[in-house]
Amino acid sequence: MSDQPVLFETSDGVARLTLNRPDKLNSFTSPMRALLRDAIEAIRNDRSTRVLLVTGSGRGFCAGQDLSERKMSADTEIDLGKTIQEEYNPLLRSIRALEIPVVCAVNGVAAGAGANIALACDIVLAARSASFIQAFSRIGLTLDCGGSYWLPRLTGTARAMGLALLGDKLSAEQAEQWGLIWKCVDDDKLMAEANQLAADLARAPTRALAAIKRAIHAAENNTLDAQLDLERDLQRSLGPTKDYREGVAAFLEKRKPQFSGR
Ligand code: T3D
Repeated sequence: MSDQPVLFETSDGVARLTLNRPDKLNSFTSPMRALLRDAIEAIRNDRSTRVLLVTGSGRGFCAGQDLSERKMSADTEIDLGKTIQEEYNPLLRSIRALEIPVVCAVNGVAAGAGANIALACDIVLAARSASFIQAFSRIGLTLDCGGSYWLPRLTGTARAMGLALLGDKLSAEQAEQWGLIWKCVDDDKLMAEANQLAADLARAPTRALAAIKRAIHAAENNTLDAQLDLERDLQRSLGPTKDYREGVAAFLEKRKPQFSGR
């Protein structure tokens, strides 16, 4: 396997990003964040890419920030806000803003920034042996990478507080039961199921999926009135698409639709 810390390949409309520092549980270094940024930019500009699948190599998904990059002497002054401002936040925003579905296959432990980047994805599958750890409080930090946003929305305040204050390990099964992720899958089935899901989404009406993502994200802060208006506008934008025409024609002709993503 390549020694690049992030692997990036595209085939049949599916872009695959694999975090690839298995010896260090794929913990994030600055070069990895740069590679991810460039790959996501390439995906954004490639209209033939209709789904992104993110996973990790080895036994972990991602153990968050590589703490060996943060080794410091007593008199070191460190500005963690700078990395967050310049690297993590743009990464999170670029994932959320992608107008294609983002599937995450959490193959092992996801800790700190690794957990929260997984939770930023649209559909999260996790191997039964995987776990999620809000590891920040264990090292004297607070949540980042959107953790303080996703956790209370996904699990409610009580569970978000428990997870974040205690930094305990949450099993994939519990994460599924709490609504933090879409599905927990047997380890040996994870990649097959994630690949099938990605292939199905790559054949789906991409612009409709983008509109669905936008509506669901907007609902996190909208009033009902604003949401009804947004639904009207998004539906209006889909009326002229080839895929809507194809969907209706296929239904009436009792055949499977062939969506082109246009
Ligand atoms: O700094 C900023 O820019 C601010 C932003 C921060 C974002 C964050 O993500 S803060 C949170 C950082 N992450 C952590 O605190 C998690 C640290 N890791 C762990 O607690 C444990 O490794 C795990 C619970 C995730 C897994 O435990 P275990 O027992 O399965 O594995 P291990 O033996 O601890 O780790 C295996 C190897 O990976 C080991 O290396 P070695 O000794 O075999 O050479 C370990 O040091 C390395 N590793 C794991 N996590 C990290 C790491 N190396 C560097 N940084 C890591 N985060």
